[in-house]
Amino acid sequence: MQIDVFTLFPDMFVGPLTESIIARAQENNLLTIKRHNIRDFTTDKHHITDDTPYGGGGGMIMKVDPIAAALATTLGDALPDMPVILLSPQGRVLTQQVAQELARQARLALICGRYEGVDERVRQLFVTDEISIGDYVLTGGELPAMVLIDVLARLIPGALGAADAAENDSHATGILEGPHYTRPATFRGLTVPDVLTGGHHARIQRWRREQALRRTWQRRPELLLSAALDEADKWFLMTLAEEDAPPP
Ligand code: 4HQ
Repeated sequence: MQIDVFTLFPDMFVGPLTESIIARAQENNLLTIKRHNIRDFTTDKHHITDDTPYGGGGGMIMKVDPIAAALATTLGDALPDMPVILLSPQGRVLTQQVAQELARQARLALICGRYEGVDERVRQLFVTDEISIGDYVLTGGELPAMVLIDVLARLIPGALGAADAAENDSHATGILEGPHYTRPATFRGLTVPDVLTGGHHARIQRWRREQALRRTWQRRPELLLSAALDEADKWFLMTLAEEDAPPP
């Protein structure tokens, strides 16, 4: 997968994308991230990338022409038929399902806005999809772009390593994960549940599934409405509903 990022602050991307799994994905040529500074595509003496809004009011708007030049110069012939994603609170909210859909693409362009946002003609001319990482307001689209890249990177086949494959993720399965333990067996009087040290694989599997269902029922009961549940899951949830109600 190749991701072209258009931003006024390309340096923001260095730390998060040069460590751990995303670094390894790039080293192994599973992922290529190209950062482009929109300011490099200005043609005026002062390299201006924003201007005041028509109609008045506060704030600054990112100009369309530097963004248009950046996209045309960098993407060239690929531009008409590749996804161009604007990170914005007005976009569809990023979920694991949206991520799985975007992960099918071989190439993506991400546009990061600053200030009050981008001139509407950026949307009209170039943007094919608009993504929000959640209902809160950030200072720019850079952190959302990094969140999206992180989510996509671990869905690339081979990026994670077999042990923690993405199929079993919380949210890929539609329910939350239950508790996990590692050594020591006792810490400050708190012990590891006996079932996990008993060596009975089928019992461990069932226990983990039930713990995951219990946690989902307690914390995110609405997820159970669309989760893939078998008969054993439904019976277990019936017993749970009797012993403790979910929070309001
Ligand atoms: N912003 N999800 C405003 C966001 C945001 C979000 C990005 C702030 C764009 C202009 N982006 N700028 N939430 O809050 O994606």
